[in-house]
Amino acid sequence: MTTPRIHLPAPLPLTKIALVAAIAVVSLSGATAIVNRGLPTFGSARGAAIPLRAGAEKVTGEEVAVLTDAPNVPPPITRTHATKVIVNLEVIEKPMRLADSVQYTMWTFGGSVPGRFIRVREGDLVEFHLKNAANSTMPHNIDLHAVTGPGGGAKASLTVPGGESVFSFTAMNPGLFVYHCATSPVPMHMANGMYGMILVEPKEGLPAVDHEYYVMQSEFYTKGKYGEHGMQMLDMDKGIDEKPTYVVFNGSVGSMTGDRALQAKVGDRVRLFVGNAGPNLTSSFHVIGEIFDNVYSEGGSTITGHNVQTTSIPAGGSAIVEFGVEQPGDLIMVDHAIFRAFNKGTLGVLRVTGEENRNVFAAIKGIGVTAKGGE
Ligand SMILES: [Cu+2]
Repeated sequence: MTTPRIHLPAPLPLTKIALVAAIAVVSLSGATAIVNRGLPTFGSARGAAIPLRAGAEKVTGEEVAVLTDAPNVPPPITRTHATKVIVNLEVIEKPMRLADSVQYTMWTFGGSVPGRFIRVREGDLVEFHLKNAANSTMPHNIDLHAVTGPGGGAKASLTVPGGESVFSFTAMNPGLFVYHCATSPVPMHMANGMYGMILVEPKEGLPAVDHEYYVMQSEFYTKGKYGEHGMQMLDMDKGIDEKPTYVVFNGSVGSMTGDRALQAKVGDRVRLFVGNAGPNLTSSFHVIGEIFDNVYSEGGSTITGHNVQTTSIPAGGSAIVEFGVEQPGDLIMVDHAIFRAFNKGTLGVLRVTGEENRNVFAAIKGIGVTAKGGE
């Protein structure tokens, strides 16, 4: 099966000529060059390797962004021009399910953890409206990693309960970006569920796939042990020690298992937008029984690897993974720091239905094999 490929301009390579010239400047001018001209840089020409993007594209028209709760993703953008996109997001504090018979008062962007998924196009002018529900106990704000500007919008978006703030930014860099609350104490706001993702789709768009899903890993630090029933409170000491009680996908244990499993059919191409809110841990994201055909590591706009088994996602970072599904069965998404998967909740299912292909995989003999030859 062929897999989707994306065609984006590759970064300009360092030419040997530029390298030799740069070394010559350093060795001939020595300290004078450093004092008078600033530190020498290794680019083939000024501005060529590092683009300055401001005002790169004309903005026409206006629309309101469609936002979705995990694991859903807004539809691909079909526009071929930049537009003004209005994003309306409200912070809501409310008790939610963290695991069976375990509740936690989550602070949410839009009523869910992770926060609602935002999808815009490279070059769009985003007018961001952040509301804070009247019954909130705290002021909140938002730092979007897609923003070029002070605090990622944090200072401009500080909003008291019952209030609304508005700021705008141009989504200049394509990629998959984390957003989070950055109100003091920041670790507390993040540990309580204040994070989500914004996709800045490249101008050229992403290759068509059959399913796109939103998966975000994060940690919860509770006073009670894992699975202890009832309303749980934040344990700041566990947070400081980086010893989470729960490590979960999409805000709770079992968010994508059983009836809530993600779905695909044999022959489908699947794209996962995977984020890691932390607040502390790096994720070793892996899908048991599948291999990533493409990985956009760290959520950038370029495919950086093929045929990848596990991809590392830092706290406050992301990755886009793509794969074709060739065999029916349950594919298990985990953090391959494996105690987290089996003892702290980092486990989700992508259920693939369809015709078995015994060329792809065949169980032949053994205690795990049924009479019909399946598992
Ligand atoms: Cu907050």
